[in-house]
Amino acid sequence: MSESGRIAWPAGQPVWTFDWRLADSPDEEGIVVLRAAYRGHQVFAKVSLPSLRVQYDGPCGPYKDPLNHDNSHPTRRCPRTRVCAYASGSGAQSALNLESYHTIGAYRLTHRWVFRADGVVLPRLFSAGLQCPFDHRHHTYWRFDFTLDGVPRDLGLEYNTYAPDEGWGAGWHPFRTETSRVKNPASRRSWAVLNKDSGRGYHLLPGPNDGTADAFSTSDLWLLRYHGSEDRHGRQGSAAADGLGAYLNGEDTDGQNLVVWYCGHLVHHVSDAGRDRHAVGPDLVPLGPW
Ligand SMILES: [Cu+2]
Repeated sequence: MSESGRIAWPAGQPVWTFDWRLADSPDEEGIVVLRAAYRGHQVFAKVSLPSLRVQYDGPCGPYKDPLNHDNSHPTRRCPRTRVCAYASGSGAQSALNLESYHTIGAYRLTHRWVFRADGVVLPRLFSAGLQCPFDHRHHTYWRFDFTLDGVPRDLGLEYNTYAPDEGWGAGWHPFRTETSRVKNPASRRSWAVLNKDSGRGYHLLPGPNDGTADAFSTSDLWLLRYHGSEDRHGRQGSAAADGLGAYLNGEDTDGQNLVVWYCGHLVHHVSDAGRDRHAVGPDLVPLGPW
């Protein structure tokens, strides 16, 4: 089964328009948002959550948990649908929220997309429940297929406090070829994707609970050139491996159609007994003349 729909928010004078769906295998990749435009300019061709891998410090797993229609449930807020769309906040902080609630074994998971009136996009995964009595980490892989202004003219950049100005502002370094990166909070490392012609882009800032890569989940961010065959929907990787390294082959990323993968590493301690329900996810903030 699946659910799908279209959002134009707020009604009357929409700032955000997009299509969405929540499907089952092989398209189990959480709530997918397609053809998202902010103030009439395309931001994403598609955003999704194709992989959620859990690793335990004990004799359980690893697991790859699918977020699909089958394991989603209606909630008090939306008793008749699996995907719940609702507005929140006011002024620039007002937002359209799109969320789904899932149970997988003992886990209770909420996947939420927040689209704010000021252009900020907040992907979030909340997880609670304890499947196995050991500390563990939920590695949450979001895929952001940017197509800024609807044309393949993207450039990916990284910010570090120590980096010189190479023509994109102090601290910003452009990536001319595919790469994978790890976080570095000491230099306030963050990333951006820009359309080289319009200057419109998005700044991706790691969230405070997003942790860092480890031996099991080897990177925090991948910057890749788009290939349709590399969108494997819910089949991306396995419990044991994310499979993203296979897409890194030094391709040109300067003025291309780019895809960013970002991994948030949600840590659960057994001492919390499954009650801890904090969230992971980056902040996506508009850059340039939107
Ligand atoms: Cu957990």
